[in-house]
Amino acid sequence: MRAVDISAVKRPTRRRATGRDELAWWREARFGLFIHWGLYAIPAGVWRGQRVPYIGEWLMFREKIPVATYAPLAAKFHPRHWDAAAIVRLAREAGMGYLVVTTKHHDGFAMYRSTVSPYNVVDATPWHHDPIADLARECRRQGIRLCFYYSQDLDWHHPDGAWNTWDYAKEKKNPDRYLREKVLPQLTELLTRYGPVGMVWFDTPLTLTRDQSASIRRHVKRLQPHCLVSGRIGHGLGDYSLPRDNFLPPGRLEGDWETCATLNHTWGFKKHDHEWKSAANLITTLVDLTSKGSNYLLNIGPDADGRVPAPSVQRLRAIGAWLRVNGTAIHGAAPSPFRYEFPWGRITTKGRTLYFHFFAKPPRLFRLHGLKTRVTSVAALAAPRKKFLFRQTTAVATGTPILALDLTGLRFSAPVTVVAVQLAGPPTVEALTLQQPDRAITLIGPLARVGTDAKAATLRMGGNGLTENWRTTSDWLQWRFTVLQPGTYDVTVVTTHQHLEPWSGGHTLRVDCADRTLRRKTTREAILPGLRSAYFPQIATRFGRLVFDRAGTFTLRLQATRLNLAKKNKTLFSDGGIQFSEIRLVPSR
Ligand code: JFZ
Repeated sequence: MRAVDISAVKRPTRRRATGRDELAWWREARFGLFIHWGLYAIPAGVWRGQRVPYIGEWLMFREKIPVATYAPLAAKFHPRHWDAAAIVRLAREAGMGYLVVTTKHHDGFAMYRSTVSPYNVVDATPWHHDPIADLARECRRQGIRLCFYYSQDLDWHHPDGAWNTWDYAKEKKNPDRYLREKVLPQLTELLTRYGPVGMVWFDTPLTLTRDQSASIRRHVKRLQPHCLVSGRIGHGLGDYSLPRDNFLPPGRLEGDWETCATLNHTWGFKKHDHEWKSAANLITTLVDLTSKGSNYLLNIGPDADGRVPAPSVQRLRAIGAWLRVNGTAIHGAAPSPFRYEFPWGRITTKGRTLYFHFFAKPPRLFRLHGLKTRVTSVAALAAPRKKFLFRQTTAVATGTPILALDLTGLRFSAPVTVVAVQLAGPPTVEALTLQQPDRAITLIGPLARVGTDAKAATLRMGGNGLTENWRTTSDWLQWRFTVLQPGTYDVTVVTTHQHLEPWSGGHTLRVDCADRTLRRKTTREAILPGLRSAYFPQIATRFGRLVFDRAGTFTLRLQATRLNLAKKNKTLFSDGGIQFSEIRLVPSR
């Protein structure tokens, strides 16, 4: 089974330009509302009295429910508490600039008035109402950009749609007929009846050919030239890229990215899923993604009555309250000039201003290594008139620029407090990974050079910052980095996997650095805490110690000497090879 590159990175193409930067509004927004709502909200994760694991909107597939049994759910769909104005107002109050609503998900049910298929919310339910028309009206009225989610590949209702093989024989399916009879005509309805649409958010391009993805793209752009197409149209034909769901990249990404995320562990409403993320986690995640050049599309799953779960409302309002103070450091902000993250927090950029986002109260004397540009003033975003003292020096041994801030009197307010650092010019920083004042050094994939002892490497660095196709012992990763404090350091190699999938471990790796060679088999010694581990566990293996006998620049190479490529590690979304995350060098106690 060939792993599907669902986060195929947007490929630069000679597309017919419309003469304006179509992504400008999307980059300015940085933060959007995702809405998964449909018939799956009725069973809400329970079928025949049994709780069904996995994400709620996949219930029909998980239980292989025949169309003849699932479609009659429509007769029960009559949401008495649906309130489009309240939902759009919630997005505005949360500080979001766009809204992506499911017009048709994998179950094939159209959540709008469709003349292409009677299997829609107006014709097939006792409600006889079009919620998409409500949202279109309210988005126009409240200034939120309306966008449509549309499942262009998976359709478990249409005989030719992908992945219902319990009602319809796979070999009898004719995907082109499904595109011709349903997908393209429904996209015509959606892009001609609800006014300007900001984007069509396509999904799971698991069986589509490049030509099919290209024909869908052409169809959208012909109907609305300014309408964006999301990365999951497939084959790199999107206007921006998406990693896997709930994925947080290890470092700054190149190009335009968006991470879509759940507030609990499901997209569609599940009555028994109460594992809500905290507002602090969500605000920190918004900062993390913005600092890495990624948008954040955060989901709500209304229940069968159209009500948005109260924990979702509370958390979105809490994020909105934080953005009312700190929004300038997020909306329209560019990523950090540093390609790696910091243990103390993150940096976002706007013109000649750097925003330091502290995840905890910083030390009174705070230092940062590597900023080359002259600082002109420092103040908290929430108290711009109180200026902090600062000094810029250079480390003698390595020539590393050091910025010292005297943050006496900084009032820290959890979960994130922002300090604005004004510069005399556009920010420039040291390119190499630098040891920072906390003395730890973290080497991440995006900053590695990929090399091989063979003619050509097969290992590649995914656009999302994770390694892909690491399946030979001839390929390697190599870093150059700067040590400011000589000494002995413990080495930990961190690998990862998507939380519902197997971890590819048991590989023997070799670390060469500072005239030492360390060899170990990757084992699940510990799972490192942190934002990323929730959905992509950071699995640590200790490799021993390195000694840096002087301050200066060093090279470290990581290579596999024996691989454990068990078939069982291959999944739909991962090639079963090593999924490298980072190497940590921490001063030995
Ligand atoms: C897809 C849908 O299947 C799901 O129902 C939801 O709509 C979500 C936003 O997108 O789920 C995915 C998509 C991609 C991956 C995993 C689940 N992936 O890349 O691993």
